[in-house]
Amino acid sequence: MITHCSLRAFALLRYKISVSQREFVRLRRARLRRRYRVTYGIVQMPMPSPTSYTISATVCTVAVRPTRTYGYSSPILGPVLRLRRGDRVQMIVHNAVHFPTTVHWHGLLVPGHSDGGPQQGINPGETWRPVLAVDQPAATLWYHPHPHHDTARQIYLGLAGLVIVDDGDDHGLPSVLVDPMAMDPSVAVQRRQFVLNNGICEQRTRMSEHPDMPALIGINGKVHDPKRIDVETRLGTTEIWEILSVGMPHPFHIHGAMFRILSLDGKPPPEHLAGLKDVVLVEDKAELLVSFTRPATREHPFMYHCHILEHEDAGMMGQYTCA
Ligand SMILES: [Cu+2]
Repeated sequence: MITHCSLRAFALLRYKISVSQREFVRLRRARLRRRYRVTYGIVQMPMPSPTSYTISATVCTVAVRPTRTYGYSSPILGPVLRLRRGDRVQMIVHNAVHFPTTVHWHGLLVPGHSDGGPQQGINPGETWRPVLAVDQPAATLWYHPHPHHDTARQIYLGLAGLVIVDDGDDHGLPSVLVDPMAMDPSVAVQRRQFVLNNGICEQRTRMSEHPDMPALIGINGKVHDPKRIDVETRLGTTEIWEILSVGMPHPFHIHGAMFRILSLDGKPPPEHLAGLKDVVLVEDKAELLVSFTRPATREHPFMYHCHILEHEDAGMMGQYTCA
């Protein structure tokens, strides 16, 4: 039975463990040996195991140590940006932190030069002023930093916020929640394959299938290179992108384009994944019907990448133009 709980006791226990690990282990062994109740100042553990537990929801006071956080105009996270379809919104993004950052509008359909990818770094003290022309169906999106090699750290420390796009068509619940339009894969002008590989252990498992695949984190055997354009698409066209995850599932995200899932692991997607998407979790294989409706130049290309932040930081990312 848990007889006493306080953060002070937790802290005391941690202190005891850290200063006297050997003593703690000795006590634990003695407890097991003699099968009697031992109190460490936190948990009184009956032996043998009981058939019931009693726990009490408790109000505690937490004295949190001052902790470094990041945020957009706030100590942590940022304001919700509410945008309406048809709006043109002047964004003023000031970098008041002491390292380069970028701000990517995840899921917002804007041209490459407003997208905030890794190539659009904002140095400390600088201000970036993209104009966002909002033209897409109602959506729940977010914004976050996208600097190569430093995205995970910046987001985990608090740089992220929500974007809500209203399209004037979203008042009240419709009678049918899921009624996606039919897809027509025959309109696709090209089929491309992307193999997401996150390293040595995955390479071992698929070595027999892909003997020539190098041991690195990347897409199609290549680690991200900011100077390399991996794919060139044409504005106004639709393509089928086939995504393969090697070794573990990867959430695949495409900038500047929405897509529909044609198949997941060879089967049609379930209803809740049948609509417009900007990320898909690829367990094994996914086929996507991707529409390219926003331009992106070689100077400001769109990214596609695994959205496990550590994976993209390590180079599981590519870039494409749309002309
Ligand atoms: Cu990944």
